[in-house]
Amino acid sequence: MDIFFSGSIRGGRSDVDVYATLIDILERHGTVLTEHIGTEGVEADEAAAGLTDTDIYEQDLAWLQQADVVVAEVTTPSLGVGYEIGRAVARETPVLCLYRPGAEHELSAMIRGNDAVEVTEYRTPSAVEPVLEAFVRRHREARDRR
Ligand code: 6K6
Repeated sequence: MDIFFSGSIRGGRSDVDVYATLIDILERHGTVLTEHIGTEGVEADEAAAGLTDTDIYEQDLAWLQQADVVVAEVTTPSLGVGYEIGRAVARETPVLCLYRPGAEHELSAMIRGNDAVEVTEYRTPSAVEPVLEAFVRRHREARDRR
């Protein structure tokens, strides 16, 4: 299973350690196309590699098209994460959003009120591992039946 992990970059990097742990967990259940979301200094690395915003946008959309599922950490609000969720919903790619309650920002109604995305509230990455495993397994089985 190809997994597109979505997490805030320019929206704020305070949850980067959480993203890294979630990506480690997801890699036990599939291939994470966007491992860099959990890397400290991703912007500096990619700027050093000469990637423009257009390069990043086009690469991310190609990975979104390749992905079997999307897992988005939505506790830190991010325009890019919201955009990716909207694109995934439009192409009927299953989306699981992870949100830690009690955060500075309430989750957007455009996510919580959207029947096309699953929202799971959690406190720690290890506590959410069974949900991640079940989400990937369920969609792997659905894909294999098609
Ligand atoms: C390189 C040069 C300047 O900045 C960079 C690194 N930026 C990004 N690299 C990879 N993916 C990105 C980058 N910026 C945004 N994204 C995509 O949007 C990712 O797939 C994230 O899930 C999402 C984050 O959006 P923002 O609005 O928080 O940046």
